[in-house]
Parts: sequence; C-alpha cells; structure tokens
Amino acid sequence: MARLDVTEMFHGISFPGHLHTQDSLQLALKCQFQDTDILIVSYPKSGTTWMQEIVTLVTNRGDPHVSQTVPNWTRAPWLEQYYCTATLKASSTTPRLLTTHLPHHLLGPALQGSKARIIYVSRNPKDVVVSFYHFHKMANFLPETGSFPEFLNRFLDGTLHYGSWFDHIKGWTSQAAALNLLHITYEEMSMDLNGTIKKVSSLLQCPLLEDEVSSCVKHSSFNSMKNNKMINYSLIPDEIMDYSKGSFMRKGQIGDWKNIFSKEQNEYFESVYRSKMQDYSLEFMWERQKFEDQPI
Ligand code: PPS
Repeated sequence: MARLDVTEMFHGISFPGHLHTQDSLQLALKCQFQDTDILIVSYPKSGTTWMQEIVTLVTNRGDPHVSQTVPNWTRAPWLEQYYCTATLKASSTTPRLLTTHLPHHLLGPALQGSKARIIYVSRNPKDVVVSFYHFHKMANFLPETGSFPEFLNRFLDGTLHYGSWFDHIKGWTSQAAALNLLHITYEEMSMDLNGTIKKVSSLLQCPLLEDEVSSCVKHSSFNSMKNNKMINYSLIPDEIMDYSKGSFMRKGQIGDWKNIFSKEQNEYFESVYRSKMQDYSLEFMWERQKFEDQPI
C-alpha cells in the first residue's frame, strides 16, 4: 500500500491515502468498542507516540520488553488506518490499546454508552503546527508544505490533513464528562512525567510500585524513545519517511514555535486563537515557564 500521492476526502476532511482508505475510515466509525478498551485520542503531533509508549509501559508494570520488541502501530494501531482490522484480529492482547486522530463529531457516535477508557492528549497549537510542518518535510505520504506562512494559514483554516485542530480539541474536551476521558497535555508530560504516569496508571487501574513508575519514566524519556526503533519510525523505509530531511523524534521541546514564528505570525495566530477559543476555558503552556506568564 504505497499510494503516497493519494488523498482520501472523508466527511470534508483530508487523510493521507498511504494509510487510509474510504473503507478503513468507514469501518472506524462502526467500531464496536469494548468496555476494557484503552483509546488514545489526539490531533497529530500532540504527543500521541509518547502516550502510546507510556500506556504500553504502564500496562506492563514498567517492563520495557513489549515496547522494545513490538512496533507502536502494532501494539496501539490507529483505528482509522487500513491495517487496523487485521492487526486486531491477529492480536489476543487485552485490554486492547487503540489510537485515533479522528475528531469527536465522527467517532463520538460509536463511543456512545461505552466505558472505554479514553486518554485525550493535547499540545499547545503553536508547537503542534511547527512539529507538523517539519514532519510534512520528511513524510513522503503528506503533501508539499509550501512556505511556513502558507502552512500556518492552512492550519488555522483547518484545511491540512486530519482537519481543524480547533474542532478536534473543542469536540473532544467538551464531551469529557459524558465519556470516560482523561485529558493530558504534552506540556504536563514534559514538566511532570512521573505525575503523568501515575495519572495514567490510576485511570487504567494499574497500580505501580515506585520502582515500576521509575522504569516507566526512564523508558518513556525523549532519549530512550529516540533510540528505540520500535517507536522512532526508523523501521519505515526511506522512500516513505525521508530521514535525510529530519527525524520523527525531532526536538521534543515546549516552545520551539519561537524559533520559526515571526512577530506578525504570532499576532495573527493569537487573534485567530482568541476568536475561535473564546467560549473555551482551556489554558496552554506556550513556553517552559509558569501559566501566569503566558501570552494568551
Ligand atoms: S504523530 O505523527 O501524530 O503520531 O506525532 P505525535 O507522536 O503526536 O507527536 C510527535 C511529537 O512528539 C514528540 N515526542 C516527545 N517529546 C518529548 N518527549 C518524548 N518522550 C517524546 N516522544 C515524542 C516528538 O519529538 C514530536 O515533537 P517535535 O516537536 O516535532 O519534536
């Protein structure tokens, strides 16, 4: 399944045809969730892979064997990607660990009444757009980026692959009370990985001893993951991900947007952000300091 130049339009959102088909997207919406399922939900570049590693480690009580021997797309397949059904059929692991980038307005109906445990991972959107921009440069299954200002406009318009960041976060977080949903931010993971791991272990009712928590912290650190070929995407051939143009585990920092946003781009971003998020009380950490000092 190469289809590197194919785009699938689904309910007005574009998806890379290398990983999605109309059938696979349709099947995701009909997923029969089990109450024991663990579902990681995120807009791309928000810390998805990091959370896949954390959940794998927590459910294995800090033992890195699975995370070092099974690729992340096999142990935590994306529900909407074409190989998901076959991967789930071939696996007998319970609880099932699933991942999705789908927005709530598409996947919500399938989750109605379900007790599946959902971990929603978000990241400040300035860092999301920068990470996504760099990822587009190396991922040959994503369209050409154009210049950064063009890419930023498409992000703010919601016309990039996977749709609008604003719709995604508003849709999922506004439904948190109706779902069994834990919202964790990338920034929280970065500032307090130990605390994040404890929150995840509590949600999954998987109590850990202190040395098991420490092992989870150690193996989900940026450097451990960067060197783990089961999670750093180095198993993917060069013609699909071009490593001469970057790496998946790129910088892993809060506030990298400052290295690329101009003053004008930042002002424009903040005005769009304010108007689209005015009824939502979410706060993000925009750089590595206290919430009170943040610009928005
Ligand atoms: S994807 O393609 O949607 O699955 O990408 P996603 O995993 O959501 O996001 C990739 C970014 O997460 C960073 N990352 C980490 N940062 C810090 N610590 C750890 N352990 C970690 N693991 C992944 C990764 O480097 C990407 O961010 P950028 O800013 O590009 O470095």
